[in-house]
Amino acid sequence: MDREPTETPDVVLTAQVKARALDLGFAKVGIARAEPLAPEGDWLRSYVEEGRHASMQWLADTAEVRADPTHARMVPRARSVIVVALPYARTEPPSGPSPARIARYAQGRDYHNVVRRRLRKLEKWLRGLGHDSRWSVDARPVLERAWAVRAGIGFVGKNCCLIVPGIGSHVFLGTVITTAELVVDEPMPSRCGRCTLCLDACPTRAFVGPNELDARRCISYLTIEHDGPIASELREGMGEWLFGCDVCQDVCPFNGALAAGRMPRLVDDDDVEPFAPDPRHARAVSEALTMDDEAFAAWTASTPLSRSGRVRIARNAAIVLGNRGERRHLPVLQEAARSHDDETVRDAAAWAVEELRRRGES
Ligand code: B12
Ligand code: SF4
Ligand code: SF4
Repeated sequence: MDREPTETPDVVLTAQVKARALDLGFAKVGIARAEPLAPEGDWLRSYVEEGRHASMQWLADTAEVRADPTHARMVPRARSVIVVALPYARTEPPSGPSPARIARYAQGRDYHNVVRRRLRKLEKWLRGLGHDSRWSVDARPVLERAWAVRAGIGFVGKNCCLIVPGIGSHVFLGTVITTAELVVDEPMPSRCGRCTLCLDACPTRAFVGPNELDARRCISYLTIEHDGPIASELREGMGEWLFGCDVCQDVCPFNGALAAGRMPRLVDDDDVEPFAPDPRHARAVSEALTMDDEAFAAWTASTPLSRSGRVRIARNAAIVLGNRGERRHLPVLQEAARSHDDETVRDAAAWAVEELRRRGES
């Protein structure tokens, strides 16, 4: 639904917003008109109606708010949505004896804090000028990828990820919804063309079609968000992923900057690189299976891994060890199958023991 602007867009303020966002370390910034999202809201509704949101009930509960930045729960008089992208990926692979595969976005510090700190500054400045404004990164009910397309900072690939040409898809997104009337950018159309590399590469066949993901089959969902046992038929496809999954991004030709070591690096005021790989991740997967709450907290504090909790990570570790098929892990898996304090982990470890036996016999 198009709405007429109430005022002339403020060209000077728009330039100031963009300059400030770049100063804060964001690699891209764009602006979209704040209005109910159509057809993107309908795509979200279909996703929920078809159950593709899996157990993420919070997505279903907030679907109407997500589709409209002027919703009473957001910024009712909003005129503009400022969208930013912050690159995170580095080229270094994790080192260590037999480290777990952790998705690139989770290799460093918890991005929520890193992005939020910067967005708050932008929000506070706009509020100081009298514009009601609200930042969001990930956790608030905002369809961030849809806004990023509308604000022209990238396009959504067939793998559902927002791709910034020249940088790729390894970027975090954030928004500030504001009553300021800003000059809007042109939306960016898809550049995937006939490519289908990501759809073909997904190990668990989680795509029901281009741009359409079934979270119930996605390794990222299964390893991070899903509670309880993981369906047996999906375990082998999980391969070595302990937390998240990057397969559909790793095959994407638009991620060439990462392969070539040309990703912009973020350095904080205190000279810390928040997204540099955390040395705590260079641990053997078997440790993740056996840790207690204290060891888990020491490992994952201020990283995205803390979100999943010890039990899900231990469950994932058992499946990874089953998929590795190395007999040296049999004792630790047998012990976990017998005596781990959580039933889901005992079940995953028992499956892994069977896998090792099966592979040993074949
Ligand atoms: C729920 C969620 C998940 C779920 C579900 C993801 C999904 N695709 O449905 C799970 C746990 C699986 C997940 C996984 C990942 N996530 Co996530 N996730 C979210 C969250 C919180 C909500 C997304 C959502 O509303 N999903 C519902 C679907 C329907 O919406 P959508 O994916 O945003 O897609 C919209 C547009 O793409 C649009 N669209 C645009 N063009 C087209 C064209 C057509 C034809 C169609 C049909 C649709 C379409 O349709 C959708 C609805 O409008 C957002 C943060 C946020 N508040 O937006 C982060 C977010 C999307 N995730 C992020 C990341 C980093 C990831 C992972 C890469 C992490 C990892 N490495 O493991 C993977 C990527 C998996 C993938 N291929 O999508 C980033 C994405 C950055 C980027 N460059 O795209 C976000 C934006 C967080 C952030 N603030 O940076 N995620
Ligand atoms: S994140 Fe992994 S499992 Fe999920 S859609 Fe992409 S390739 Fe498939
Ligand atoms: S792999 Fe190909 S189809 Fe998939 S997002 Fe990248 S360019 Fe698009």
